[in-house]
Amino acid sequence: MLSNLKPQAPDKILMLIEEFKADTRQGKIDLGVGVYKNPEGVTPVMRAVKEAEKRIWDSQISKAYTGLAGEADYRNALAGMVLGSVPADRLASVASVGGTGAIRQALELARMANPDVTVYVSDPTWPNHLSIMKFMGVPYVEYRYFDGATRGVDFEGMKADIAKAKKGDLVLLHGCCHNPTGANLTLAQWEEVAAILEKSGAIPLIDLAYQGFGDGLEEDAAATRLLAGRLPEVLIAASCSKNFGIYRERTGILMALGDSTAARDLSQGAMAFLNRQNFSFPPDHGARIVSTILTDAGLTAEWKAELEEVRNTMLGLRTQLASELRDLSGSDRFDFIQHHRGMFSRLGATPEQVAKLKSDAAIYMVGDSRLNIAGLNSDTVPVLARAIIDAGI
Ligand code: PLP
Ligand code: TYF
Repeated sequence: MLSNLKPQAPDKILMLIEEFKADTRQGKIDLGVGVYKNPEGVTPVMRAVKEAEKRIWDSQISKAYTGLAGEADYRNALAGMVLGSVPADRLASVASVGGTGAIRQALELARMANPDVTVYVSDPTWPNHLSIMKFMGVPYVEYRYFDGATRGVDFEGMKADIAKAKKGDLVLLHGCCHNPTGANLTLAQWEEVAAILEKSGAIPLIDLAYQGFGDGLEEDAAATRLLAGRLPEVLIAASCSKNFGIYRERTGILMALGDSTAARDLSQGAMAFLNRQNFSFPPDHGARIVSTILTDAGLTAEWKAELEEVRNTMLGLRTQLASELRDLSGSDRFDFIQHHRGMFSRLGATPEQVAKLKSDAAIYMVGDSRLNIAGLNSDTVPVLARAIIDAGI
């Protein structure tokens, strides 16, 4: 049986990690996988996370199973962080295996509710969105998103394309910090998106993987809150991997907002059922870290302060890189780097230029010219800027 398996194409982003490790050149720069690194190149355990783990170690007397949906403390605390307050009459939620698990189960939930669902996804989007849908056999169509000329959003194209989604279809939206482009909508544009979905009855599936990495914890949730406030049904897949720095703990949540308590109860039952089909009880340690932090004012303040340091470090690097490139190119054509938000910017370079950065300067980024801003520090920014110009980008 096993010999019948077909080889699977590896994940291009994860492949870069191995390629980078194998490169023996001094001064190589890793701008590949989307993991935050501090200026010393370390992905730290956040201070509040360490303290929360200590408290859990001290106080936890059992590791017996939790509930199928995960702990209510965790789900309420995280729903509050994402939505501002917990709309108990509308909200169904389950703890998930990372943000990815929440996305996967949102798709399964949608298909259970509407076997004819089509998913609208941005062009480009996080490759795992596409690979999960392909694997599941869920039909999808891409909507225009990135404007190669401005490196901003092609909003007219996006609007025209998402307007084609029908009642009961899903429109997958990055709630903030678009991956891979770094280009985002303004709040006024989100209002227009809400109006389009309101009219058609298509349902947003919001992927929120970088809350706190863009303009701030509240600001980055604004689009999600706007859609949640205006539309009868909203699905949200949120991840704690980046903003709590607990990547390997696999901590996320799937939230479904319905338009009635009956819809809420049906969603809650279906989502707990999906957990049971896929892995039974969701992982607890990361969720417990998050609820320990979010239910303690001191730990929350400590965590928010460190998250702000992380965010401001990335913003500082954006400013520095845009400024170096302004000087070197004698133009403002790289100013989009300053306007993008989150970990990533898409440079808009050709695959050949990306390959040249790797071969000539030992700078690694994803083939679509997505770079992880957090892979830089103030010493390597000028090196990257020089290499970008030398590669003819
Ligand atoms: N969605 C996007 C756009 C991401 O970049 C990530 C990051 O890894 C995720 C979802 C899910 O992350 P995780 O499953 O590690 O929580
Ligand atoms: O886009 C990224 O780099 C992050 C991390 O299969 C990631 O979201 C990349 C690939 C993958 C899982 C996570």
